[in-house]
Amino acid sequence: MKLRGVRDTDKDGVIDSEDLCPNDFGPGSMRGCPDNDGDGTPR
Ligand SMILES: [Ca+2]
Ligand SMILES: [Ca+2]
Repeated sequence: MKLRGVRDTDKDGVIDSEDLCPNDFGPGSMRGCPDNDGDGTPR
């Protein structure tokens, strides 16, 4: 699925303006940040 008119640098589906980690792939539930330690919060 291609987004138009918005930038999504890491292609995780969270647009850069809403992505707390615009260069790291992460789920939308994590605001686009990867969950490195599995505790459900970014970082
Ligand atoms: Ca993104
Ligand atoms: Ca991201």
